[in-house]
Amino acid sequence: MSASAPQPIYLNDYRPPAYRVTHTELKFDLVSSATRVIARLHLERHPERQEGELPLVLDGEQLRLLHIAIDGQALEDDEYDVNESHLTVYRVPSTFVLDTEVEVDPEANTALEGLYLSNGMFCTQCEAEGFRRITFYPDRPDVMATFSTTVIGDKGSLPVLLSNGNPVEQGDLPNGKHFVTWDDPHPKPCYLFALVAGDLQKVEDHFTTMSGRDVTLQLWVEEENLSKTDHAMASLKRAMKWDEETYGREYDLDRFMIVAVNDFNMGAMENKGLNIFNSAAVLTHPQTATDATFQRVEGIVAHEYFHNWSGNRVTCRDWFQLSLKEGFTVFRDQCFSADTNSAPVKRIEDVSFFRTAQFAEDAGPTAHPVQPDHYIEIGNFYTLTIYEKGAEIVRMLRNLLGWEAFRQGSDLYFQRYDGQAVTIEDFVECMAEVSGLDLGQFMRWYFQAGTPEIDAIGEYDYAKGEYRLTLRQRTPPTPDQHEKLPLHIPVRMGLVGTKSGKDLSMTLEGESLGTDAVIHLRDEEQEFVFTDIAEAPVPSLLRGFSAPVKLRFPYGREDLAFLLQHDSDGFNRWDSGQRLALLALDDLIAAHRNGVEKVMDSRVTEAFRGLLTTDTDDKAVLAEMLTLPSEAYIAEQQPVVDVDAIHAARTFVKQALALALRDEFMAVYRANQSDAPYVPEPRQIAQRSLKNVALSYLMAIEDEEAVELARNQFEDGHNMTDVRTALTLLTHSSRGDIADPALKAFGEKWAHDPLVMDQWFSIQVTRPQSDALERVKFLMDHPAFSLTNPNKVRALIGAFAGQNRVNFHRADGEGYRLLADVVIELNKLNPEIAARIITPLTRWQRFDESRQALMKAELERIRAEELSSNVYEVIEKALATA
Ligand code: B3K
Ligand code: ZN
Repeated sequence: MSASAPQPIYLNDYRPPAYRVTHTELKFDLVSSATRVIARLHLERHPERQEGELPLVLDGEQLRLLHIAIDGQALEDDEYDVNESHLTVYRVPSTFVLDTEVEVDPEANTALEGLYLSNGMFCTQCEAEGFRRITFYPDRPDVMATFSTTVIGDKGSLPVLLSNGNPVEQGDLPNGKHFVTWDDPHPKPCYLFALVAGDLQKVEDHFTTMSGRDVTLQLWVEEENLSKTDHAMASLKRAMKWDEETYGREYDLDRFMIVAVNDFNMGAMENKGLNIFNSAAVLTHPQTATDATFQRVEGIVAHEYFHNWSGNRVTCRDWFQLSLKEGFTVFRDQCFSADTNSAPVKRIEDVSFFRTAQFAEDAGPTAHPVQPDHYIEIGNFYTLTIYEKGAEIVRMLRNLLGWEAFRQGSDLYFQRYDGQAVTIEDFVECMAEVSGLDLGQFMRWYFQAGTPEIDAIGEYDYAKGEYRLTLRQRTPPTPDQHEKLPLHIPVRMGLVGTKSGKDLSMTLEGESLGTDAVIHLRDEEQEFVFTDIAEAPVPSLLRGFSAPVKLRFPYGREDLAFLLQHDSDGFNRWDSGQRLALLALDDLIAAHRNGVEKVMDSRVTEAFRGLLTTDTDDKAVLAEMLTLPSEAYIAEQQPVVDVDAIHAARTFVKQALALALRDEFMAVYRANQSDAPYVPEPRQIAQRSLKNVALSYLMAIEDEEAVELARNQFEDGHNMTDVRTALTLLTHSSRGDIADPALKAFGEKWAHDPLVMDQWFSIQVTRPQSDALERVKFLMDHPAFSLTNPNKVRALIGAFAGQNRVNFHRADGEGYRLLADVVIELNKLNPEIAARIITPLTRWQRFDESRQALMKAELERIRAEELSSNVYEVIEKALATA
């Protein structure tokens, strides 16, 4: 346990800062272990904080103060104080200039917050509170200043010196050094500050904005990565165009830069004019990146670009408003990807991820509202709830208002608050104002944690021609909130006639709603009576996942098979297939636990046969329909998770389907093989994913022909999507005779490429065979592995603990022990990553008693260490209910 327990910060305690910065001048003299940062801050008393005399209190951590002066006058020792988190100057004028000079140590910075070194290159990460590790400053987003930054570095080793804005001056200095001065005219909070210096090469392109301005686009990478930049650059241009056409938002500087770095805690960061990216989130090449990576890169490049308006021009007042920028920006990037690729598949992928991972977060000990009301460590709040649930709320707003009014609301928001730091309430108020809607109850979505559950029942009265639908909502209590209020839940639905197979016209209280409509659940329980319903319907509820809730309806398997065939909503067609498979899986899980023979539900087999033999244009959707619910999603449905039974049941279904439909899968595989040169475009991606889903079924029975197909695909595959699928299927099969030499060859071929080696690690540690844990330990000693590189930690430890459920949850607790050992090490090196990687252990409540005890013992073992505030907060929450 920490010496003094970190204390929470409360939303209710918000006050504007006593002093604000109007202009910031920085000078960096870059030296690996001793960088000098000279800062000149132009400060003034905040107009809303005029009460009496107030000291100047600035944030600052791990800084060595060398000099301090106010209005040119050096301060005496008794005029200020410095401790491990703050600098206090007791008396200051109402307007003044503060000069400080500090020394920082980028080389020793393994937390990757503030200024650090990655592969010999200097870079920064300031969100949320990293700037305080660079210089003394009011490190809070409601302090917005213009910045002028001079970067000085060795001309030989650091030929490129970058910061935010536009370069205004550069030149040579004595001792082989040079400098560049950058000006950023847009006032910004310090979390958007960035600096990069290194031996980098650039790829350059141009974009003409809608008002005719020319913007220079630059992608900066290490020389060996120059061939991996095309896709990110093309994605950036598409995103810029899309934001102009869709939201009327134009870029506002003369240049936009992206830099790729190897050591990065997150995917990327939207620093003004100088986005810094994890190399995994920007570099692609057909030989090294899969289709999924190409799509992820496109989405992240767009996301960071979109932040230029939703986040940078209009920013957050405080970190409780984080979802203001993240929820809105995720929604924007989701819509961009949907427009650029397959919209239904994008929705299916997003929802299936959301229902698995966010629902689990909402049901676990770290559950929190989209607008939290307190936190200990803001670094722990970059969560699925803030990002993805926040995006679902914005999506509901878009649907409630309709696109046109939503766009008006967005225009009003950007115009009214340009250059300001605002709140979630300000955003929603704009939406209420333009639409005239009362969004009072709707706001509860932001304040209330937990996943609402809807229990629906329906009854058809043939004599009256009426369909009565009753919806009951309930949100289960979460650790910090025991009482929950009813939410305003938009339920998009249709009634599908069992005779006609068509959507029926719906009339509700005399009002005709058409065949696809939204009904509004606001009370705990509501009854909806649809009249003039001429045939018995099956309801299709929550179409397109119109609200982030769990919806239960007592569907029979025939109903689901019917909807799978007839629902006009593509999303719900897919979801009916998932529900049908889940019902069959439930039986098989029970059979496994009871030691009874497993029998395959023929309705599932027939539904799959139908899918495989019906012609479709949408191969991407078909591939999704043929994909069984993941083990993690199945686990979400179980009261007590039995990882072995889930794995056995799912494997059984795959094998049973492959046995019954072997010829059909083989035909699909062959029909979708192609020698066309790789292009990451939707049609090809769909074809590859369908082919690879078919191969995964064929490999479930591992007959010689299937193994041969996989081997050939591995050997001939001219793109990483095919090669990786084949290698994964072989590695996860019993055919070590083929997999082991393939893994060896692959590892040798790609030893020089860290991003491919990440995949090589993940493939091996996710294999279900019982030696997986030993492989993790073995691979942790591999020269390509490093605990200080977050990508490696995620690829090896994260993939094992998060995706290899049977082995992580080994009954002997060795999986838990391994993860706890890593967390204890990472707690000292990189607290943010440590607090993230621990997640699977925090979900102990979901397992049987013996596993619970083993998991809790590991959490206790971590608790006994001297903890960072990040790990401390997560551990305390995880053990609070123990
Ligand atoms: N805003 C960044 C998150 C950085 C947080 C690091 N602690 C990435 C993004 O959402 O775009
Ligand atoms: Zn973001």
